[in-house]
Amino acid sequence: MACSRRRFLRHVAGCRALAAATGAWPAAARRRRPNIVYVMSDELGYYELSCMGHPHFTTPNVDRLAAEGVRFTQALAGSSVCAPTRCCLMTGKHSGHTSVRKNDGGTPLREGEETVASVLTRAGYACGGFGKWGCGGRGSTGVPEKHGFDLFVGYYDQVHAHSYYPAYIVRNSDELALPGNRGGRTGKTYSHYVIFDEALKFIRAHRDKPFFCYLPVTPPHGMHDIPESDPSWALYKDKPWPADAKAYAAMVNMVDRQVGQVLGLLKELGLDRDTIVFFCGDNGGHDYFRTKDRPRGFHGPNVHPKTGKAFRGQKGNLYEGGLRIPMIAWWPGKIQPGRVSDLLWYFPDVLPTLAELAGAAPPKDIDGISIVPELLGEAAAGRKQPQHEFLYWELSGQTAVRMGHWKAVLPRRSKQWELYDLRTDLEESTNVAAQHPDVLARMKALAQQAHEPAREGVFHDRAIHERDRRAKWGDTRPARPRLGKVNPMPQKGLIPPKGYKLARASSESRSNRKLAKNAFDGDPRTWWHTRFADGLEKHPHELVIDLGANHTVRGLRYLARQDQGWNGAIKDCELYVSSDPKQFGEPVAKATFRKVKTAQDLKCPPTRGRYVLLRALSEINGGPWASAAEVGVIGD
Ligand SMILES: [Ca+2]
Ligand SMILES: [Ca+2]
Repeated sequence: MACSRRRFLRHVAGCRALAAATGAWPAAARRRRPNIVYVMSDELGYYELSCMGHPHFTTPNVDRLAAEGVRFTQALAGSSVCAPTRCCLMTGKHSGHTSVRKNDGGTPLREGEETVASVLTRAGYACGGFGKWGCGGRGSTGVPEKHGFDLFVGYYDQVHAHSYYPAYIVRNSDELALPGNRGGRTGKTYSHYVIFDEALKFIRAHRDKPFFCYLPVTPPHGMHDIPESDPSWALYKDKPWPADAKAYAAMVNMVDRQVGQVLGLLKELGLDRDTIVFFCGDNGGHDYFRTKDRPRGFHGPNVHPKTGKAFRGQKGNLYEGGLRIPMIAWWPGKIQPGRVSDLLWYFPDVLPTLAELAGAAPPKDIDGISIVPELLGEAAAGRKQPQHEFLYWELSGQTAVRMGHWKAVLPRRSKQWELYDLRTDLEESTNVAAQHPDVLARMKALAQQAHEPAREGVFHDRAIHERDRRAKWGDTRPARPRLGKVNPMPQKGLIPPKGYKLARASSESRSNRKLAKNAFDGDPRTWWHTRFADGLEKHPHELVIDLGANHTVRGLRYLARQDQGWNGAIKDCELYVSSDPKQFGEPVAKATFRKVKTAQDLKCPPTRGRYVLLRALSEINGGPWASAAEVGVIGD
């Protein structure tokens, strides 16, 4: 036994030397390479599983994974919000080195950045992703099909992912229409069903070669919607809970059911012993649906259901509540069943771990370490499990370092560093920075070394990315509140506006349809506004009206915009009258309008002419633009 183990270790050492020299494991030395299914449920909290004793949740399939595999108590997220954590997961880097550190939805990976998928592709794996990408919007260098995925179906941008009923989702940067949907919270085609079906199809299609099936599924992230016909809804619809809390729990049960479907499919295809399945959350739980009685959220994702002890903080910050996630790995025959592991690891470790399982060489510039010895046992791995010297996080001015049982947190740039001893203070309630200045000094130095400025990828087409973001609501966003009571434009004394035509306007705001012709359409609810998007136009602003024939002009009537705003309301102005639209000579009158929403008249000596020029010289609040709900020409 000992002899064979020595031989095995020698063999592994030989392979390692060769691997170091060639950058890949020699084929003969590879252990049988597993398929990899990686399910990541968006927002699922550490305690939100029935195997954790939570009474609100029913998750028999995930519980089974834990019973037959290993559950980790100290697997931590790469970051405490969606996009940055996904970037750590995909690239093997901590958030001091990643390209995607903003959580604006579409910030891209740089061209050519290595990911789990690009590494596994080189090792001969088919790579499919199904769910929410978050590492680059459409039209950018960060799209998944440029980073190793043969297929990605779902949402590239995170704002798009807020709706389960958009008119389309994205498939390798093309649009995949979802019939009967218009965005928002209702529709005919539940996006997640389509995405999940694509994942099952992918597994089936690649049964004969190693595959990586990445399932960063959106549920139970909001908007919290699930079809009423879903069997999971039936479990919760009659609970005396807030509606969204019921939908949330049902969505967790739905994901669990789908994990069961994946396990069933693997068994059907005879792959259940050749596939490693991971199940995790993406960031710490969010205290959703808080009530007076439940200040840590209706379900209390960070509260131990039995003891009531809670992780401090939640999604969005770097206390344990923002970083602790459920994490389970399952591989029958390879992972010892029913284990609970306290190994301290985090998302940057996923890339080197999956690379080792696939017999692939990870990139050199990563921060993660492989946890294969902990997963499969040190004997099977042929080496001891290495430990992190430290773990690092940064997120919008917050910084955190973990070093063994020590946790240092800088909650804001303007605050002081805090130090916690998680051995005795898992709730991070007692700051011991003053008692251990040497420990804190070392951790602060590590933090300083760990940070590099972010270098993001770029967009070559912002328009399709913006289209995806608008698809969240599509045409279902409630119409802007109608204007309340508006002031009329008195018609007495006016040359009838029906005959007016627009001769010229110095500019108009086309992006929001505040067109020049709105200034004499007879409707006080519409208005002309000068251009401010795609280049600001400043004073003077001009509007030239063609009366259709010569008239005697005696003045001009002005009605300011009738909504709550004052932008563009005209103050100083001049009036010109001419028979030639190109030549106006001297002004026939000057005026200063008051800051009122009622119509105001500007009188001039009777002047013959067909064209009337209103020249705005200033705005009532000193702004650079002009606007008008209605302009009428007084005369006969
Ligand atoms: Ca998330
Ligand atoms: Ca109008």
